[in-house]
Amino acid sequence: ISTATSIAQQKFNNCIMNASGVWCSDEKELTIIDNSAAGTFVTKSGTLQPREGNPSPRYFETSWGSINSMGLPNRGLDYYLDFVQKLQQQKRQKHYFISCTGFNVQEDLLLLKKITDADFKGIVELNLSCPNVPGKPQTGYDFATVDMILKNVFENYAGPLGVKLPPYFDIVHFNQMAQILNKYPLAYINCVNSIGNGLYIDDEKEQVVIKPKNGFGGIGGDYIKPTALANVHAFYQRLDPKIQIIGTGGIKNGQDVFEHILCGASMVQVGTALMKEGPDIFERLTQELKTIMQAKGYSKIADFKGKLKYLA
Ligand code: RRO
Repeated sequence: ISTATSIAQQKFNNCIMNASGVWCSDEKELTIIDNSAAGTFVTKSGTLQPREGNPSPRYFETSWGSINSMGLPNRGLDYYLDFVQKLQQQKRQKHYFISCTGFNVQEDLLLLKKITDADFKGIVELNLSCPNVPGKPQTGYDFATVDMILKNVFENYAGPLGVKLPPYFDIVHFNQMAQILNKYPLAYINCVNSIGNGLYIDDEKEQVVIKPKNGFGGIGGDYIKPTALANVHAFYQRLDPKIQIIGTGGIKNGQDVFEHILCGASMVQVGTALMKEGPDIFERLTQELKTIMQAKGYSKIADFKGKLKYLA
């Protein structure tokens, strides 16, 4: 039984990996994911300049998931680019994802120029959905801006590139966003980032649990799986089949991985559950997925990818 997959014609021996932001902030964390059962890693979203991010506490685990307002702490794109290029020299067969995000389209183009100049052969994930930088809206909810950014991106960047999207909640929005995405040679879209600006409360203290933005933050984990599956499947139904889908949101066991793939995901990413359990989770998820596949008589991802059934 194989859980191998490919994105942008690059092969991965496992379809399970980390979600950007979790276990990927520096060389130490990335090396551990690289040596785990994960198929590959994606880096924390790199910006032009390194950032400290928001004040702590800025991540809180609840019984059903997580809330975060990290505020894009990262070492800067150059750091991730240098490290991944160094790793790539050692592991010529393996491919990696670098996430990045600018604060406007000019910055996005500068980031992509650095990536081009480094002759990066892996896959770029442009994050259009960070919910936690005070004063900066989630780009993915501004449809005209997404269109403009993608136009500029593909006029200036030739390598494989995907986008990380926020969750959408309306059929009309799925239609409108799919129409925009289908205009461009995207390698993939990643559904979904955290559900932005939730509020979790400690009832005993009558108080919020994270400091930035008076407690508002992105929600991950169990809360968001139905929304994530809906986004994966809505775009699977609407996108040109050349645009692949990475499924992220609420994955903590093999069944969750199976459901994302059934909805159309070619690869899946783990955030909240990786934060809780650590990188050993990749071995567990892989074994649990293989057990489900075996019971159902499936030997590869393609046997069930996107094959969700509807009621007659
Ligand atoms: O760093 C963050 O606060 C963050 C980012 Br960039 C993102 O894309 N998603 C998220 O939940 N947190």
